[in-house]
Amino acid sequence: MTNVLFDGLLKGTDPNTKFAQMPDGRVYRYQDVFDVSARFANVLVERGVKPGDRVAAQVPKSIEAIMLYLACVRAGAVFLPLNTAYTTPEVQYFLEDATPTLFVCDPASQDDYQALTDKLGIHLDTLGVWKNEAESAGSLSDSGLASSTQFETAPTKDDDLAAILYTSGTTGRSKGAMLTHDNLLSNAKTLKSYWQFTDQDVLLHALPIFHTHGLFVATNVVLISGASQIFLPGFAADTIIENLPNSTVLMGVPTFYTRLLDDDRFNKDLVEHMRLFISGSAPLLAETHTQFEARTGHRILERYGMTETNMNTSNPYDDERRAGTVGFPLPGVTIRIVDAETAKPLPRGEVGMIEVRGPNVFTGYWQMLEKTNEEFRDDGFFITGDMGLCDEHGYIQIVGRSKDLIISGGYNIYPKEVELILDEQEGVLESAVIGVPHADFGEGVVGILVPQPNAQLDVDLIMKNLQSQLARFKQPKQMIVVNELPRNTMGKVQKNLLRERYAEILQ
Ligand code: MCA
Ligand code: AMP
Repeated sequence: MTNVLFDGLLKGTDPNTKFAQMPDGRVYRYQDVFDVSARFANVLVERGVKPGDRVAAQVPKSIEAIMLYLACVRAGAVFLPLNTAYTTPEVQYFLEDATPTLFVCDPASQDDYQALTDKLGIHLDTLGVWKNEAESAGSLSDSGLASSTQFETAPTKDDDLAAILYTSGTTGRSKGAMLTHDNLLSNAKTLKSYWQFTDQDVLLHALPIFHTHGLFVATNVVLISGASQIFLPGFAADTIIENLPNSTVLMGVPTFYTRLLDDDRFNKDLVEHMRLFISGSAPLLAETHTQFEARTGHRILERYGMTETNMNTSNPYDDERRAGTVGFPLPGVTIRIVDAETAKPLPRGEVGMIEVRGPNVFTGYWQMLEKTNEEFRDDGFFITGDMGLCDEHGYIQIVGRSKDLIISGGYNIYPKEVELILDEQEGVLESAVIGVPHADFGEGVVGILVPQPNAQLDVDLIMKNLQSQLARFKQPKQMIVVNELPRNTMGKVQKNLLRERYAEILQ
């Protein structure tokens, strides 16, 4: 028996091929991928991790973090990556909910987590950025160095879990999307062929690796293609510009592209060697698409996905890439646009709920059966919460969301989570959190506060209090104090009116 995901991604790969080029000149080959993932898998087993156990990780971006993901896959464990911006209280929720056997954190955060993991009975290891053999990159790395490069990879079935990725929810409580070996493998295969990846490709990797985009779309597609990547710690226009001449593909959120367009050095000559620019995670403005083509001669390929579904649609590789659309359903994926209430399919051109079914779609939310049932139709379609239409040429357009969600620079923020914390602040009667246009991040978070009668709100203190409770990207960029919130006759806060009223506030 094979390990569906590991063997599916790596079987037959030439171990001598380059896997990653680091900014400091270090090179990882596919042989290192086999060796280091085996070493880490041995450590997982030593720590008592068994097939089906969760391994949570909040670690800085590094190739070793990718090896930890592959080690989990090889050990039959379930990888649970966490945003490095999450604060200790945010992480506590995930550890309590997912009950991992092992939590791996940044060596710099060990003191913040030791008492918590001791209390929860979770083993704690650390993993930092590996520099050289003389400097420790954390306890997992040290133990890995002392372990064998041989590991008997655990056999798995298509529907065994490979990962749980948490996505915030409209109730303020995050939900763990359970992704199987086949969910991830089938999507990697489809994307490789749809985007025509080969072992000649060099991906410029500047995304974080705790989300679907940087982890599964970018890394799995590189692995299954036997391609290589230039592996950057994050997005910085300077390093992107420096490395573009040696790359063939860039994957990014729209902010990557607007920031590059703001830089005069970004021009046709620089991207001569590039084959493809891909955008996703948030809407790409048609204006950015047009400017990009005028500047570089390339048309950005926009695609659409979700944590729960991996990638659903993509603009075509060879045919026309249409600005303002997310293209066609990927092979094997069925998309339908329905009336949100009745689930009746709508005619072409009409706006409705986007629903999706296919091998890419997750199996449900971790220990939330009711929530899972609410978000699936009886015939297996997943209700995305995105509103869209299918145009006369079959291209899908996303026109809005039925879920109360803000997407800022490609990160999702559910207003309810922020509102619950704002409502607890001294002197606050109630609050509303909205997303308004932001030139750099697409949308930016604004908090609107209503004080209790006769209370004087200390907005600076409230902002300070948020710092220890909420990741920085979720914190409002601006806070406004008002006497009351606009409500409809049902008593529901009219966020559309607030978004109109404050549309210019972050410009
Ligand atoms: C950083 N800040 C942000 C964001 N990023 N605030 C709001 N939204 C953000 N996205 C904060 C910083 O903490 C800082 O706060 C201030 O804003 C300015 O930060 P800056 O240095 O300019 O930001 P950066 O470090 O350059 O990061 C911007 C970024 C990054 C490169 C766009 O956010 C990023 O890599 N985003 C990609 C997210 C992603 O991969 N999403 C995929 C999700 P201060 O200065 O006050 O401390 S997966 C997904 O959505 C689905 C499946 C899909 O379809 O792909
Ligand atoms: P996440 O929960 O982080 O996986 O984010 C998924 C959401 O991002 C989707 O439900 C969409 O609302 C949004 N999204 C992803 N790609 C695109 C895109 N190309 N255009 C518009 N929205 C997108």
